[in-house]
Amino acid sequence: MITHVERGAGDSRRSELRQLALDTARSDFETRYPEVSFAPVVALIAAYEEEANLGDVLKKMPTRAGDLEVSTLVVVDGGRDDTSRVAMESGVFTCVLPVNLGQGSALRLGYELALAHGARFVVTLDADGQNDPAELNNLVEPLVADEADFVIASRRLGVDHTTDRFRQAGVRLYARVLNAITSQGLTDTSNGFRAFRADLLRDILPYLRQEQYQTAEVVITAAHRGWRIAERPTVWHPRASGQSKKGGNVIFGLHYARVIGTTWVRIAFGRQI
Ligand SMILES: Nc1nc2c(ncn2[C@@H]2O[C@H](COP(=O)(O)OP(=O)(O)OP(=O)(O)O)[C@@H](O)[C@H]2O)c(=O)[nH]1
Ligand SMILES: [Mg+2]
Repeated sequence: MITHVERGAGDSRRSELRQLALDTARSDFETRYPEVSFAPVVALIAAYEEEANLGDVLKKMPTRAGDLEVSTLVVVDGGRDDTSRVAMESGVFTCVLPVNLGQGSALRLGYELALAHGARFVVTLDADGQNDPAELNNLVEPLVADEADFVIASRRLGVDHTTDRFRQAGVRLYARVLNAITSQGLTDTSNGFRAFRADLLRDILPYLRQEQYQTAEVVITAAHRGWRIAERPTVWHPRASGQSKKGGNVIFGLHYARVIGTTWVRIAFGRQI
């Protein structure tokens, strides 16, 4: 039987190991790119075993968003394939975690690096080809014009080329739930193609802790902190190859609901769960 003490010891060992992985990746990055200074816009991709998809995404990455230069930063989230080689050979900034920590953790490491090295705006997108990097400037524009602090791409305002009805219904349902608890009028709160002002990221970063299903946590936290949230239409593509690593629809949906519930209670009522 696992006692409370044993579980506590396990948790603390796990969190020490996570911290070790993060510190190792960060120091390896700082050694590879000493005193690096990013362009004003950082395109941030967390990639886990995406060797087959990442190269095409990086080839399509624009070097400018409007008048602003773009740096691309890939955080390779552990894994056993050649994702890190693909990223490094394409010449983008690459940070490699020695083990898989989950998309949320990999993105947080990316946010920290972007903020530490001069980013003014950070755009997150997937490594699997679901987002079109050519749309980057559509998301950055409202930030540059100071019309918003956080912009989310919306497949419901644009075109959705995927065919999974269950997933589409989930996108609608979870947007409704998030709108109800955050008093927003958003259509696609589970989209990972998003652009942030750096000062918003700096503000919400201490509140973020989800390892995997992180989009709802970001929306709830940003809304609760009073940041302006806008949407822009996007063309949403099926994954270029491979399968979602977040589990089937039911598992994905249940985890997503858990993240909404726990984040809401934690952020809105100050409870530690
Ligand atoms: N699933 C998963 N993705 C990760 C992880 N770390 C980084 N990622 C990246 O996060 C992005 C999104 O992951 P996906 O598994 O495609 O999940 P999703 O896009 O939210 O959901 P789908 O619509 O099912 O594709 C991809 O670029 C992954 O490579 C991880 O530990 N698990
Ligand atoms: Mg995906």
